[in-house]
Amino acid sequence: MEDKIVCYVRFPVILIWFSLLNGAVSEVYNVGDENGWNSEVDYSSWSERYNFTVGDVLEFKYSKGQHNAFEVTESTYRTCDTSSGVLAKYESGEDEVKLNASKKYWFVCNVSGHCLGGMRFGIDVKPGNTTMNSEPIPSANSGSISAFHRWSLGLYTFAFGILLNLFS
Ligand SMILES: [Cu+2]
Repeated sequence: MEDKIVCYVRFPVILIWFSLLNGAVSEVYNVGDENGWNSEVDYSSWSERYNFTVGDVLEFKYSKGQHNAFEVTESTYRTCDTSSGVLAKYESGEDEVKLNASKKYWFVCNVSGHCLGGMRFGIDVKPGNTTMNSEPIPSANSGSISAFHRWSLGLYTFAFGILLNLFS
């Protein structure tokens, strides 16, 4: 009887361990949360609410044609002058922007007046410690990354050992 209980406990623990090992699943952030991408939201405070990591996805939801989402350089973000410094344009109304790089991203709406009115924000995307959703690792860096991975694998195995002992 007790053995059975241990078995029931151990299985979820193993599942949790594997999900840790595979890294946290990438997050999808709906820009503006339930308000979406429009003129009534303070996006600088929205963007400060979350920690973004490489592999996460931003989703811009709005009525197509009424807004758009341009990824721009920092100076274009500051001036709202999109005659230069536009890195990418999204205009579908349901735009998914995958954050592939660990860098600062800047977004504005390019409909007249909207950027100056507050439809703009910047986020600082941090490197993830996962491999699941990341791009192939450049060979120059692979040494240090695999060392880090070995270290975290060891840590997880150690924690897993403790958990198993707790439940057996
Ligand atoms: Cu707009």
